[in-house]
Amino acid sequence: MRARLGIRLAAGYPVSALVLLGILLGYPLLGQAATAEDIAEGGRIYREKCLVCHSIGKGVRLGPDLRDVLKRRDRVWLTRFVTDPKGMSESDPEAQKLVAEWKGRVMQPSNLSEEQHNQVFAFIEEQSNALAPAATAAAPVLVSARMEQGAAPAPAPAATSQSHTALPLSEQEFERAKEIFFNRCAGCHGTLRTGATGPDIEPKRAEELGEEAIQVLLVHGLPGGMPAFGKEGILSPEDVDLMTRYLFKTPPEPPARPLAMIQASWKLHVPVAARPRAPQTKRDWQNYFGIILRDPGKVAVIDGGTKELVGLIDTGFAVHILRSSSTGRYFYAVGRDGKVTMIDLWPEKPQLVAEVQGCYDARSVDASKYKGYEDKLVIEGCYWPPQYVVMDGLTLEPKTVVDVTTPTYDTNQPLKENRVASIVSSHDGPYWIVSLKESGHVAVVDYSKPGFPMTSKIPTERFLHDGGWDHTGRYFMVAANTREQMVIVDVKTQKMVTKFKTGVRPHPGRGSNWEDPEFGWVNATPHIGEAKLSVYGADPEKKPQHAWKVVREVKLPATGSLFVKTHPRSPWVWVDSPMSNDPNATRQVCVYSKKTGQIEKCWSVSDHDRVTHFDYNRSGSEVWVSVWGKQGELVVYDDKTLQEKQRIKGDWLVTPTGKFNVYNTARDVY
Ligand code: DHE
Repeated sequence: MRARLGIRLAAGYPVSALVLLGILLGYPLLGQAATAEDIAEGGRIYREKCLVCHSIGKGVRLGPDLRDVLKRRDRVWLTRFVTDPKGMSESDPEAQKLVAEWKGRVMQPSNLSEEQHNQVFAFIEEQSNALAPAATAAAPVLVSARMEQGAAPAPAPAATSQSHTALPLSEQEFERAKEIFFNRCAGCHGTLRTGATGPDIEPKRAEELGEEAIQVLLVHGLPGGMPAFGKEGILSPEDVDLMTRYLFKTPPEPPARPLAMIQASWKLHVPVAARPRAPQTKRDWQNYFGIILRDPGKVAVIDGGTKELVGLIDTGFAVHILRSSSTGRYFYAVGRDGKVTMIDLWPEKPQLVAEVQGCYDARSVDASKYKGYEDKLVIEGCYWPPQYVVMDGLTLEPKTVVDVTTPTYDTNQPLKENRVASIVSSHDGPYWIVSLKESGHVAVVDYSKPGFPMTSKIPTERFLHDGGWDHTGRYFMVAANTREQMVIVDVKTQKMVTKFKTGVRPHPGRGSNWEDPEFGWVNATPHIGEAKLSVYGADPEKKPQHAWKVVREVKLPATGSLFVKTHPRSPWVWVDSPMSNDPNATRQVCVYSKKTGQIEKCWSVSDHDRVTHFDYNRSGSEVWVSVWGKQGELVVYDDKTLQEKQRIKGDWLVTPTGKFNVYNTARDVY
């Protein structure tokens, strides 16, 4: 076994006291020299975890240059800092100074063992020492290809101001890179690359990062949610190289999509008159689950009682979410290619009845749910172009397109890109509530009015993403994820009530409503960038003192959470962590107890792939969760005992992600 380097940080002991004790007793606590093996391992970890943000002797990137950092900083302090940067920045004056110098930017925790820290430190020392004062700039290196071969990097060259815009990219390569960007990157970074859930990656920022860091980032990802595209085999080393060169070029602006074009894409497969007038199936169709099969672009319909597959329907590319019509009879699916498909659940076998492409890129769709408008209308929100499209609820015939281009709510900065993120449908009025991501407005679309206009645009916060209703259906609660806040909008007064910080990149999905024994009605959000479930008061009537304030911060084992879910009959709230950078954590779920206000239990649902998203069956007795992989699974748990009941498998079950129970989705039960 290799010699362990350095000291173990004993929980609860002041580390400097341990060091002092060691010195007094003459123990070589920091003593053992690093082996070549340690340095090589340190180099491997460094390239994977640190290189994107830090160089050794190439100047600042997103964080400081680490050349000679061990001469500038105490090793024990450094270990404590990288282990818990947020905690240190709240308690340690030196860390506070550092964070202030970096304009409040706090790095992600390293998630490394003590031995790994010391290996990385040994590598940094070795690289720093190897830097001759006269070292000159080296030609950019193809790190991805080198990393594939597991080779150690060459000693770091000195900083270079050479621009990368001249890197060659043929017309054909540009087109291919554009497509990859659209499929894999645009959702987080924006079509025009100005940033939202992920940071901006316009050419200027690509220059700041440099070629090497971009390649590492594309291969290894980042703990805050950037996927490891190279490592997971999604991008080949050639693709990584191609995308790196592409990012130094000006982003192309995609075309418009006017109503005539949308109308031309409309296909009515089964006219209303040819559809059944009553359910043709003996199954409990209100307990069907619609399962998104992301990569094949299909939706599977499964009987929630018998767990049998009753239908497999082709939908849009990289299909994203499903919503139910207000009666529950129809599912509307939206794909990342902007295609909406409509599935009728009443025939013996669920049937595709209509489709239309309203956008080039989309994430949201919802139905009209107000009395008198049941199954009458559908809205699709576009990521590109900046618009929403209203369609007939029974046929998907496009009726109108409304441009949502708006300047930012706070600085009035004009925007070319203003994406429609979450949409919810009111049960109390003829309204869709529409989040405008880049401008930071929550818009109210009144579908009782001709032309389905936005009757108000409520200024809230920028980078709005996902959200849902409170338990009364009066308040819309939506995450402004890069601003680390939840925004509360009162749909009755059509005003923002408040906004408040919850943590790093909140991601509630539609959130979860339950009654807390102390704080009354609450809702909650987990976070992509922080291992925390923030529970906040949502009972302005009976508990106004707690309303819209974080009342419980519950520590989770990992970052990278996307969804929470509960049911009025459940004692639990379920939470996942599929975007964690710890592969074990991506397969784990945790259950929070409403009674104790603590995590009851966390466990691995699978030994492969990621595990994500929950829905309950109609009665609230079962929870379904997806194993999101090529050999996908749906795991069904008894919600009372938390015991596994069944594992649904099949060669058709490829990359299952979201799942939507008809009864719960139509009635917004969450
Ligand atoms: Fe989603 C909801 C956008 C990545 C699965 N996702 C949403 C919503 C938005 C959104 C705006 C809210 C829709 C609504 O309520 O009307 N999602 C985005 C992105 O921009 C992002 C970050 C990057 C992208 O390129 O799309 C993204 N989403 C993902 C995934 O990687 C997930 C896990 C799997 C996939 O589809 O690739 C994923 N998103 C989901 C699911 C919901 C969702 C299952 C619905 C949750 C619910 O319970 O309602």
